Amino acid sequence: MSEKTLPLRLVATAPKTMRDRSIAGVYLITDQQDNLLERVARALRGGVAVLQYRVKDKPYEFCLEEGSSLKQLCSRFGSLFIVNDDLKLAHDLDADGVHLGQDDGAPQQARELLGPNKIIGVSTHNLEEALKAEADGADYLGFGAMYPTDSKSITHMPGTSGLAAIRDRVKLPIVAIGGISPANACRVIEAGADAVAVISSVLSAPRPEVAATELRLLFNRLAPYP
Ligand code: 3NM
Repeated sequence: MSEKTLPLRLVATAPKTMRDRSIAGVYLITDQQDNLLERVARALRGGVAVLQYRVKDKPYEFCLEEGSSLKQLCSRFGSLFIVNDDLKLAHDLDADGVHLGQDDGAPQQARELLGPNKIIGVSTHNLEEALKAEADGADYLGFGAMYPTDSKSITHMPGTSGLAAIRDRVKLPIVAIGGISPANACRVIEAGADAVAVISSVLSAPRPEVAATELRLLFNRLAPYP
């Protein structure tokens, strides 16, 4: 059979690199409470597209060991594994990518160290930062905060109206963050988020797999008709 006569779905090619995979759905960020691996494994079972390893004030050896266990979990569940802030840790763990805050250096520098196939995300809080990150070669934008949160002290809260205002001005996937839970994610997705980044509403839930499933299903239900 010639390629011309094959049904379309058979000729569609799989992503060649992790970078070709789109960032969409549930984006889980780690906390520093007890039993992290078990809680993350339960969340991944519920359906997490991306896991971000976010760790503060721990020895490098600890981060390498914990990060490596989390990366293994991700490959078991088919989730992407991204390291927050730390380029060297992302490199040493051979993570799928790195997430940079506004003060963590330029995406170009990360690209140079990690190579062309890794995913680079940048935290943004307004249109100017979003356009700059896009121009600088980021693969996706973090955008927040949507709502108040106890997980981080926040200085900007553009909210869902801020998200809706930038949605059509940038082409990159937008990962909304800050105070998002299954109870309010609907509004965030309707405002244009491609993914929702969460810590507490999943990892502090009595059943992380249920909370992750609820968020994932919201994306299925709210996805626009083709
Ligand atoms: N960054 P939770 S808000 C890590 O607005 C982080 O940039 C934010 O945790 C930002 O889902 C935040 O528990 C914490 O609210 C998100």
